[in-house]
Amino acid sequence: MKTQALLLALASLRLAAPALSAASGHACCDAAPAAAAPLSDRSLYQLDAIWTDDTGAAVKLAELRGRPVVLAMFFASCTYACPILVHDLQAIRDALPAETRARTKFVLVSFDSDRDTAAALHAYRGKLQLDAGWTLLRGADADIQELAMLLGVKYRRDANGDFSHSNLVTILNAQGEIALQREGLRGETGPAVRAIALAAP
Ligand SMILES: [Cu+2]
Repeated sequence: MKTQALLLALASLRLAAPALSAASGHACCDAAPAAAAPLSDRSLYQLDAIWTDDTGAAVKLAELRGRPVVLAMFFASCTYACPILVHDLQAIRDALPAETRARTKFVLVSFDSDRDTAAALHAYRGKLQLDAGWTLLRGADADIQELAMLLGVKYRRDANGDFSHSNLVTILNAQGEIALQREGLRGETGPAVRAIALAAP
């Protein structure tokens, strides 16, 4: 599989570098019981890209380690698919048992490096009433491309600066490996809820 081959290559290139700083002190990592264990070559947490969240803070995906993650790529000014996609993630979230919901991170990564500034993402958070269980990220075009390629998300910027894109929901397990992917809008929540339950450490 292409994705896995790429990740294998990434992993071997980066063997010399620690995948995760044990002394990062980031709140989400402190509770991870296996934070020091090596990541597999299928883990997206091997990626070194630095993203920016909607508060302007720098974030590496590896900081999400230790909990289930539900991730989708989007752009804030999308008027059709992305609002439905976010609603789909909300439906998954609503279907989780309270304890699992509290442990699961919902992550939206923007395609739109021009318009989705931290402030624009913050406004989007407010507009869609996304609470602290959601992380909204923006990044450099090369990092967006790399993540999209590894997830299998296809996207293209049009002349107006908007994007056509696949609608893909990805569930990552606690180690950042893809546990389940769901393509398309308005899918059932059952398989995602089960995958998240299995992904919970
Ligand atoms: Cu969209």
